[in-house]
Amino acid sequence: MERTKTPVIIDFDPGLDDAVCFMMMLGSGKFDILGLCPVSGNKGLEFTEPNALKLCELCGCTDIPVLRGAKKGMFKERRTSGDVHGSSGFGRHVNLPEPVKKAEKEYAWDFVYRKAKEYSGELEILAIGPLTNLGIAFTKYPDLSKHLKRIVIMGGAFARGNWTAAAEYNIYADPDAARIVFEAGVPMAMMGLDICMQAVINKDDLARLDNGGKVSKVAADLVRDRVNGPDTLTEEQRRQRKGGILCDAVAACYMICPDIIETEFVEVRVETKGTLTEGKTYALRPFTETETYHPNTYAGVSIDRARFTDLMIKTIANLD
Ligand SMILES: [Ca+2]
Repeated sequence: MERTKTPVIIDFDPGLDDAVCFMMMLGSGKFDILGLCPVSGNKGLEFTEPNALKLCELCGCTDIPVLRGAKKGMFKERRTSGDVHGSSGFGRHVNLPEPVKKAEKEYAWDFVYRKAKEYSGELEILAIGPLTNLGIAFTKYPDLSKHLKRIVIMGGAFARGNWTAAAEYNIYADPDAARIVFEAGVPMAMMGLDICMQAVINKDDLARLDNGGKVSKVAADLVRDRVNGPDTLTEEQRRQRKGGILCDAVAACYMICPDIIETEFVEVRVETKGTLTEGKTYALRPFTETETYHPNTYAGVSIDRARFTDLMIKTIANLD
């Protein structure tokens, strides 16, 4: 029997934009979300795991298992990002109740391998945090790559980084894991900062979310500070502000409606050792290197902003 929904596992570090990404994926109705794999990222696992459970309860999908993820990078100490996503990971306007649902005992990497085999080559992974869980999975199960259909990530930057001048946070947090994932031989898609910086959510988009039902209103509260900017802005700065970005939501957009996004097919390599460039992602194009060029990644280049925000608002509204 032909499947009508794409089987997918979401690996993430919720995280306010992770939460919006998850809502879009669920609300799209296009996916059979087999499990959620939290990982230590912007906040530590002690936040990202309960946040994943809270999201399931908010969205009425407590049947989706939440697995046990990695507490730190594969070979490095953990690199969280402080309070970039607020003290809880969901910003300062969202306070979801403590979850009743519990995480599974099974580890994320064992679950990914088990499901990849069960779905015999059809499983896709959407990874929007540091790639530690997947790096461990490929290391523990060397044949995993032949059982996966595709990995779509939010991470990396060909131009400027956001954690260092060179590196985007998700890759910088665990560059060794990122390198393992990009070299695993699975078809990849990468929504990096180069495209995510174009996907601005503005005040009109925020107003549309505010006018929605229960889940849309939570989404509005998640994105509010990104759109309005910090309290330190002057009235004039606030008036002129175009809005804010929501990186992980771009990866959901690519999964749900890829024609909103233009990509280029390149080979991506990850710098794991540079003194200034650790965690940098490099795009190799034909003739940029003397060695053989092996394109493996559809990297986001440009996005139709209006269609993207419309998709975000409509898919989330389906959960209200
Ligand atoms: Ca994330």
